[in-house]
Amino acid sequence: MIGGDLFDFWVGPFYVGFFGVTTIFFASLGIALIVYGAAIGPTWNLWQISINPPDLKYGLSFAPLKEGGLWQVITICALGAFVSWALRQVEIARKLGMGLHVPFAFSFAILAYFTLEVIRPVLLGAWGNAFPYGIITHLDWVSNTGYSYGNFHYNPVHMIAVSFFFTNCLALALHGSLILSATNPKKGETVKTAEHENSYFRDTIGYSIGTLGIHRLGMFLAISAAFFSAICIVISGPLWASGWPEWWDWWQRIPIWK
Ligand code: UQ2
Repeated sequence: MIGGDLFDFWVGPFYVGFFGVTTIFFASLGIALIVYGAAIGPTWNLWQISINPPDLKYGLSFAPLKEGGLWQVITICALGAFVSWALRQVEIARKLGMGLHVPFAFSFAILAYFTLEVIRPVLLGAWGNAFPYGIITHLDWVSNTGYSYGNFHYNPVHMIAVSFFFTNCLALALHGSLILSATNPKKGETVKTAEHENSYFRDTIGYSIGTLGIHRLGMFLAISAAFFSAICIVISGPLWASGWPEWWDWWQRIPIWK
């Protein structure tokens, strides 16, 4: 898409392309900065290493490198690498004359990350609201953020997101097991085909969604899980600043109970 034939070559099995170059650039710089951040940090314990966002007092301004500035540059690198990767997917799909479903789906993962690290912190007025880059520390962030809204499981949009994740899990288990069951029959039997797969579900539950349908369903469930995850966190704070259990008080207040 950019650079004409200049980057139109392979390195071993890897297509390069303009966005292959930008992906390598952002990923390498980002990783180097993470290692630098770890080196100036207090520990080499892999579980405890953390690159933290700036303190809340810095608001939405650039922070000194060692006080969150590193986190800010790393975040730019991460987004540069993720978007480069999506555009690389677009470029390769186009070259092969395929649809853009893969980059479209991947965009929802980028959206979820962008929502957590940029949109919500901007709406709340400080980069300090973003999560830190560390194995344990990002888990602590999730825990602390969840508990600061009382019980996050009462967030109705979180409920929707979780339901999509679980349904996605069910669909993939059904699909994976169905494919394996058709492909790996007992010794001496021939490999079965899509008609057997259809028949299996028609005979057990009276309905088969079809071989194309199951993949449409999978993409819908996966995209919806990412989308509602992004929504459930971006409304926490910007739209609803109390505990999520209190949100359900509207139920006690509906006129019908009077
Ligand atoms: C199916 C089908 C597949 C499948 C699966 C089904 C032949 C290879 C898993 C069954 C899936 C159904 C009935 C939908 C279930 C709905 C939800 C929300 C989980 O029919 O066609 O193709 O892999």
